Amino acid sequence: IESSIPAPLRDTWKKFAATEFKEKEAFQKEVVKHIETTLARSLYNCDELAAYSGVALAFRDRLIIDWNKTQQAHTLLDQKRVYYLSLEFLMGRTLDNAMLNQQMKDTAVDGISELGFRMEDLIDQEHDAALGNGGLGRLAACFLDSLASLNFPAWGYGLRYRYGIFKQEIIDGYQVEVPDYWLDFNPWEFPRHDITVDIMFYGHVRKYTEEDGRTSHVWEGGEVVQALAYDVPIPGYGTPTTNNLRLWSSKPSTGEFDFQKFNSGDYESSVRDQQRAETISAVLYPNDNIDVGKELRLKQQYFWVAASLYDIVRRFKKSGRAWSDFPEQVAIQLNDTHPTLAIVELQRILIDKEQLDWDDAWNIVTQTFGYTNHTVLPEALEKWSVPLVQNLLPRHLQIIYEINLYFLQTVERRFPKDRDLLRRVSIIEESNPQVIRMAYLAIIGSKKVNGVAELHSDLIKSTIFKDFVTIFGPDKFTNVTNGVTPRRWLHQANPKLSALIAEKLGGYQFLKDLTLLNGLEKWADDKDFQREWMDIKYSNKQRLAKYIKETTGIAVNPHALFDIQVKRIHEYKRQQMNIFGVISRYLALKKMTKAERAKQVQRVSIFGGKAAPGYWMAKTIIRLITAVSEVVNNDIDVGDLLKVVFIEDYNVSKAEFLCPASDLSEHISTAGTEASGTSNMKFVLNGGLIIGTCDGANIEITREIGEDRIFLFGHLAEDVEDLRHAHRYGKTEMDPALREVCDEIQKGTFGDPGIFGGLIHALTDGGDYYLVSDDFASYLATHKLVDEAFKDPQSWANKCIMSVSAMGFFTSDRAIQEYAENIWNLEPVPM
Ligand code: GL4
Repeated sequence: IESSIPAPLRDTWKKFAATEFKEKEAFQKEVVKHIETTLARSLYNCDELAAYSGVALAFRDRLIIDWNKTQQAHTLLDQKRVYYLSLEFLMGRTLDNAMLNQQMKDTAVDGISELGFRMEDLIDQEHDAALGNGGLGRLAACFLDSLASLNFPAWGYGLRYRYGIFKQEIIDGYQVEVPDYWLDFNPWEFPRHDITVDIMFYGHVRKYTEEDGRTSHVWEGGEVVQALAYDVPIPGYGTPTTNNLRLWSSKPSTGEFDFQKFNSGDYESSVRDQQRAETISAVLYPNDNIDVGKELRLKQQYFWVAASLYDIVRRFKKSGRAWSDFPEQVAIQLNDTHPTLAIVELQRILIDKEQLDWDDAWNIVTQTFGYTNHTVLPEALEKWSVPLVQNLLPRHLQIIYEINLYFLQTVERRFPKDRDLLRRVSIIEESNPQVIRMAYLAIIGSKKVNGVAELHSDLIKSTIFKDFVTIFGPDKFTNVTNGVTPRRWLHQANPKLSALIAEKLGGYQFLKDLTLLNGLEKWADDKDFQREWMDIKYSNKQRLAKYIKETTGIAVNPHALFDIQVKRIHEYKRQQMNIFGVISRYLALKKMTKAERAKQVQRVSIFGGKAAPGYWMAKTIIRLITAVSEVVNNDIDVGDLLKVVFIEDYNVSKAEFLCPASDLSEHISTAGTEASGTSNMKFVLNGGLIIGTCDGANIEITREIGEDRIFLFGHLAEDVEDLRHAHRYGKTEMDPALREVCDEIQKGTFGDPGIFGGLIHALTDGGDYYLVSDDFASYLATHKLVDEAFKDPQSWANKCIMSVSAMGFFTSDRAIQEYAENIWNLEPVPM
């Protein structure tokens, strides 16, 4: 590698190269040094935040050392790299993960206690990095962990939002959104003031003829904004490999334009320009599975994609290779359609800047990209209005038209008389205004397209992308079932269970090869082991009960069955069905005699999740949950038999203590709507059972753990169309138990029924699109089976242990290995 330091002087550098602390005293020395110098505090004014910061800075130094070495090694080796482009990286907290991945946590816990602090308290000081909405963003974070843990040369590219997902407060039973300003102290990022890219918007395209007679295009005269890189080190578990996550932040370009304004005394306007530029990376759009089509969002997408591609191309060009080598050196994965403009941008760079022929360029492009689809919901599929794109990115629109033209020409040659096919697969939808179907562009510009669980990958082939299977053949479409990292979601979230498993399996190797969990099978009937296992579950439930008491004032009995549904609030995920079920249970309890009640299983129904700020029905669902909890929790007839809790501000760090505390968790989407789900995997991995529909990854979880260890209910995806049709033509009657629930709501038992009118309407005149009524009887009956099963603790414990032993498949390591082999053609770097 090049260096500005003359060779003879490098020895001095090497002699003083930074080293990593390896034992307790060295760690303590680093912490105290950082507190006393970097933070300018002392023994006399070190609070928990300062102590957290000291520990974080000490670990950060270790990460940087490994990170520098990894990046140097990867540059020197010059192997193929993968770039994971995602608008969301829902990282959560970093310190605990950094300590565990570096296998230094025990040392640090011990060391910090001698300095007067408890590590749990310090870990709790950290703000979640919440640059994502839900499953899609958290998947990206798990993938980064696996890529580093498996020694793959990989970079993530995203946006450095100043405001991540909003903080949710519940006020008078309603969701209120509060901005999440998370950057006041973030030791885990490094601004790279020397790495900036100018990004243009608007302007016009000028066509001219080159000396050799070819036509060229220049895009010019637009507004320029600067992208500034912030790097975040991503440590692997038990390996020095530390990859990079590069997040772009927007700021005004330091062109002459601003200076002129400033110098001519137009100070206000130059400040306004600055704010306009900074707006681009200011805020994460808080929608999961909903597309709203705002211009600022399109600006975010292009800004991020253009900066990332500039960076990737610059790195490739340094290697001095021929352009035809590009796909051998670079794989780019599009996390959903959000980065689809990258396809157009790379084509633009190759033809307009690098002067390649269209066909040569397009060959390179289509060998480079892979596209992951994460949803079939129509309201989530991105479509950008043509006039909007014309105005913001005029050259890109021309290229999109050209891509479409060549594509439609080849389709026409192969299917000569099928005009309707051409209309159906055109990238441009002939609506008013015309719109660009981003998923189609992503398919046409990619080598492989994948769904995120088997059912979902089959569904996209038979429904939304059917025509493209006909055109490109089935091999372009593949499946990679999602996974979660066992480092965060077992070892970090549930250290006691992880330790118990390690004791039985003879070490922690299962964290690197999760299939080793099958070694637990032989202990599943062991009474002592079951007791130890369930004791850990109990202590995790106690911790949650304490948290619930402290934050909501509600006292819950940790011996009760903890039934948890935590995820974004969405009608398709059917939290409304869950709360209707709770009401039904409540009504049943009210009708019982004392003697009958005494035989019932105690339940705590726990909900959590954010509603998109503009999603009124989702907010109404939250309002109903809080209203029901108000009534039920204060009803002395019911007592501990039923409690209802809404946990405020569900996020990654809350998921870390909720997942280990469930007996039962709910994954009850209308069949065919939840592409995969990933919390289902986290809950089972932590020794909880699940109730769920035949949807997403639930199906594969069932296959792995066995049908008698999961509570499945409801209609199948293949039934959905007919059922909806029947509702539309008024051929259905509401389920009687659901009718009773609706009547009770309308009677005013849970407050002003007017508030909940929308929810009732959706079930009746609204056509019950999510089939709550159709699945309700089977849902209630299955909950009865859960109660029965819970009455037999030994058989329950056996089910939990056997399930965990069969969860090896659901590690994100397996998912990443599949991507590397089948999509990226990527080799790990030997360490
Ligand atoms: C999602 C799906 O809704 C979810 O089922 C899946 O697990 C996740 C990751 O693949 O992607 N798609 C969108 S959009 N948001 C999600 O969470």
